[in-house]
Amino acid sequence: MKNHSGILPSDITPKEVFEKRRQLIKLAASGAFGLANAAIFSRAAFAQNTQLTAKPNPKYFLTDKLTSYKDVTNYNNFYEFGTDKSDPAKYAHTLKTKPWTVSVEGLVNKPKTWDLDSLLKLAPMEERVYRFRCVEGWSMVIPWVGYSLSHLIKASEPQGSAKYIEFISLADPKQMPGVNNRVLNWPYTEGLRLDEAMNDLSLLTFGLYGEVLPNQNGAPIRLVVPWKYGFKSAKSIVKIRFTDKEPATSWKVSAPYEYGFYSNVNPLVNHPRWSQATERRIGSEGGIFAPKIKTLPFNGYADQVAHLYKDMDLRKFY
Ligand SMILES: Nc1nc2c(c(=O)[nH]1)N[C@H]1C(S)=C(S)[C@@H](COP(=O)(O)O)O[C@H]1N2
Ligand SMILES: [Mo]
Repeated sequence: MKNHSGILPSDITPKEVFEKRRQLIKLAASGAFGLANAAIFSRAAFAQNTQLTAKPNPKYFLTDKLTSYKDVTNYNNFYEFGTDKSDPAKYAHTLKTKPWTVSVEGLVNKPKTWDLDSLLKLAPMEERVYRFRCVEGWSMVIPWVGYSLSHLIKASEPQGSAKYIEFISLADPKQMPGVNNRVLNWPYTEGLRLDEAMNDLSLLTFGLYGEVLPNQNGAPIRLVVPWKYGFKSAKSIVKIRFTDKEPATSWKVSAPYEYGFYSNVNPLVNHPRWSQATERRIGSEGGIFAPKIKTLPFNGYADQVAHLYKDMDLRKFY
């Protein structure tokens, strides 16, 4: 399908779309921007999802090349829709993201069932470019949209006894065919220590590439914890529970010798079946033959988070 400019959408890479949109926002802000341009670059011509307005946070800008929108949205782990990387993009259209609520419960003074709209308005949306590394040894660089999880934690007023937070994903076999497969114990459950969850890097995430999250990336609300392996970043969250005990997380329950509660990216602690010293950037030139790059401690975020673990043996608490 051609748009007003006669350019095939498929001729334009997601990165170009993203940069065009950025230019547009600047133009719009300067007022030097007519209707003709608006039609050419309108979101109807390019975007697949509704836009989400967010202010880039310069603190979380990276010079690394962004992973393309296509790779970010077609190479996924979301076992509720199957275990192949291509399954979520193929099957997640059955996920119904409206209406959506997230119930906050447990050791808080302000338990509440939030509807998505009130969560969207809780704090200003930011765009943050984060490195994202899967425990399988691949990584991406993704412009996420969301705000620090600390905003929701503060609004919930945790009690003094709250030490951990548990994140629970939707597990509805009617919408999620993969839930019939007992690869993991459903619902997908993840967790963080309260101080980890309060760290500014922990992002309550609603979008990527300036759009609302595609279903395959965990719509309409997920977590992104960039210094931990990707599986800590739970998708399509329906429940957030404050507890005094370490939550039983799905991956740890399934394979306790392979996956621990902490799961900090650590090139010095190998997975029992493979090394964690290097990683492959998805989509980088060379494809699967691309040179591997060195994995950084805490995925490159040591300055912000290493202090959280200063008295801990990270070989023991993997
Ligand atoms: N509910 C749920 N959340 C999940 C998963 C999952 O299977 N189910 N997979 C995890 C894993 S292993 C990774 S690497 C990331 C992948 O996120 P992405 O597909 O947006 O890159 O989501 C994480 N969150
Ligand atoms: Mo992962």
